[in-house]
Amino acid sequence: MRIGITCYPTYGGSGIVATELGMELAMRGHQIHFISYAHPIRLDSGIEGVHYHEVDVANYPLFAYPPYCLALAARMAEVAERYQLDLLHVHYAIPHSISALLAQQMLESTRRLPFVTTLHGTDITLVGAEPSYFDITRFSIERSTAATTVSGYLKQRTQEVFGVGNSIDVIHNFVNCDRYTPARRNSPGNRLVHISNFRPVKRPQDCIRILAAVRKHTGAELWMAGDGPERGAVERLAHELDVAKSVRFLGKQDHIERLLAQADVLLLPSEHEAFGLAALEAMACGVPPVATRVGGVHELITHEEDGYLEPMGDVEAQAARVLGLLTDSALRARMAEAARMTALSRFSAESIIPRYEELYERVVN
Ligand code: GMT
Repeated sequence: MRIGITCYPTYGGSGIVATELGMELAMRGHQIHFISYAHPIRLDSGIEGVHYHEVDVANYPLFAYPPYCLALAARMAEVAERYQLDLLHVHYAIPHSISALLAQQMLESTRRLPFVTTLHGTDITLVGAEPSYFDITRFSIERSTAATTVSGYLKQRTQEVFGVGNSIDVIHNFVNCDRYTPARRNSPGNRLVHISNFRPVKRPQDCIRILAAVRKHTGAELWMAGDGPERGAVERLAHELDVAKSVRFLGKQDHIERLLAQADVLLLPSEHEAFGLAALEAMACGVPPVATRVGGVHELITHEEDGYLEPMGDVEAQAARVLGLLTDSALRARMAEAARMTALSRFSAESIIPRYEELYERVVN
């Protein structure tokens, strides 16, 4: 099939899922056309069948806000026409879904252009819930040829909050278990890792509090990958709690799998999480997650089997789980094995990508 994919090309779960999906589809013989304002960070354009079309957002002094949504729609229509696309698949409702709808309407007289919208989380729980975006988010979901969510939880939230009438398919996130794989550990068994965009919803300060609590009992260090608005506050807290020397800020990373290969426990103390992709990537690498019981995370992690789920904000409970894993190497090995098995058996690219292919067949016919 010839598929146009649009996502946010920057760091963030939805862009990562869209990019990994496009590459997996290309490796299965599809022609994939990424349409976005910048080259998606994880996209390997060397893969046969992967194409990239940049959206040029022309500015003009009159525009307080350059109309990206319109430039994107025009580019989608142009690429769809030129490369005879069968469908568009957009990730994150606002504004991608509306641009796809416009592109569809622009081509109405010459070709049918179905589009799939995949909802990822904050497009529903935060952005879509803003009064200024609420109605248009609902409209974009209802007008999509098909809509998917990355968890059952997010489907339920979408239906409850927006009251949308169309059916929604749940297609969980996936991981490439050949690239994300357990490695021989050089780590001495004391390394925690946190990977996020450092937005308030991720509660990155809790990672510092967890580290401080753990270090009262055993030596441990924390690697923090990613960047975002809370980064400064996190650094200040590390100094206040006197653990700054044990925290390494790694910034944005292109090869998360290399980092995970050197870690022992993943921290995911989020306030909301539609799915928790960082936890899945860690699990594929045999790194057990200590996470919060929020949103759809329980669809991925089975408490006390392949990771832990503790109440959001309960730093003591999360720290106790981390301590247990760091001080009991047999427990850590058992959980690492179970985490890897979960990734392989339920969330591997091989098992999830065919679900998207079936959906594409459905919308084009
Ligand atoms: O806040 C983020 O983590 C970014 C956000 C996005 O849409 O880019 O991530 C969401 O999508 C990920 C991929 O599907 C999910 O794994 C995350 O759980 C979800 N984040 C939230 O719901 C907060």
